[in-house]
Amino acid sequence: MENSRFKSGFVSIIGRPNVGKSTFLNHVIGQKIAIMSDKPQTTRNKVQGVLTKENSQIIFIDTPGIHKPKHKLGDFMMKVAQNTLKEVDLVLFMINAEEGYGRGDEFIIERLKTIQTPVFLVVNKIDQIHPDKLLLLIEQYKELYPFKEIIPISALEGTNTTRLVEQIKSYLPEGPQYYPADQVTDHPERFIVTELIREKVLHLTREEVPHSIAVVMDSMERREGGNTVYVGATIIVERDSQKGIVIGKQGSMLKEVGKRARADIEALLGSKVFLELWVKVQKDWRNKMSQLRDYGFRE
Ligand code: GDP
Ligand code: K
Ligand code: MG
Repeated sequence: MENSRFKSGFVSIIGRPNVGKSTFLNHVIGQKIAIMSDKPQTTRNKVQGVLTKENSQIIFIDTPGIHKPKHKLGDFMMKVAQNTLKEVDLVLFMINAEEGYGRGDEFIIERLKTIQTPVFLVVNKIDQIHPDKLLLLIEQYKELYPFKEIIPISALEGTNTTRLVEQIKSYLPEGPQYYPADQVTDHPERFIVTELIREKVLHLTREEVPHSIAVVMDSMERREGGNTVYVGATIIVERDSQKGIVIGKQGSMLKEVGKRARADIEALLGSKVFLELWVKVQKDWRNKMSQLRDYGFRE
C-alpha cells in the first residue's frame, strides 16, 4: 500500500569545490549532464538531474560551490545556492573524506543552521581512505550539526550510492511526477553543449584562464537531412594574454579543445557534429551583470 504512492521532490547537492558533486550526479543519472573537473567553480548554474523510478522521482540540483564571494559572479553564485537550500525537500551536504574538516565547511554549516530543510551528510571518496579514519571523521562531523543521515560513498566507483538513493526516497513527500520519465535534465541541449566546451578549456589550460571564461552559443542547427549538427560557439576571455593561451601555438590549443568537445557533443546528440570555435576578449565581464545575463546567468 505505502509503496504504491508516488513520491517526488527536490534535492540540493552542496559542498566545497571538488568534493565530487557533479561526479555523483552524473553517476546516479547515468549520463554526463554536469561537467566535472579537478578545478573549483566548474559548476556555475544549477544543473538539475532527474532520476525517475517506478514509484518515485528525485530532482537533483547541483549547486555552485558555496564560498565567500570575491566578485559579482561569486555573489550571484552564493545567492543561487542559498535560495535553493530553502526551497528544496532535502539537502545533501557532500564532503571529501580525504580532506576532512576545513574552513569552507564551517562556512557552509553556518548557513545550514539558518534553514529548516533536512540535511544528509554524504562522505564521498571513501575509496581514498582507511575505514578507521572514516569513522573518526564521521564522529567529528556528528558534533557539528544534527544530520538526519550520514552516508559514506564513492561517487567514482559507485559504492553505496544505491543505498543513498533509497534513503533520499524515504525522506521525500508524496508528490507528482514533475518531469516525463525519459527526461534526465531540464537544461536545454544548447546549454550542455556550451558547458562541454567550457569543460575542455578548463581541462586543457592552466590556472590563469579558467575563472574568467564563458562560452556563448552563436548557432546550432541540423543540416544534411538531420545527420549533422553544426555548432558555432565563442569562448569569452578577459585578457589578450588569455586569448593567446586558449588559441595556443598556431591554434593548437583551440584545435584540441574542439576535438575533445566535439567527441562529447556527438555522444550527447547522437549525431555527427561540425564544431567551429571562436575566441573573444571581453574585459572585466565578471563584474558586468547585464552581460552576465546575456551569458545565461539568471537569478
Ligand atoms: P564538484 O566540484 O564537487 O562538482 O566535483 P567534481 O565532480 O567535479 O569532482 C572533482 C574531482 O574529484 C574529479 O577529478 C573527480 O574525478 C574526483 N572524484 C569525484 N568523486 C570521487 C570519488 O568517489 N573518489 C575519487 N577518488 N575521486 C572522486
Ligand atoms: K570541480
Ligand atoms: Mg561540479
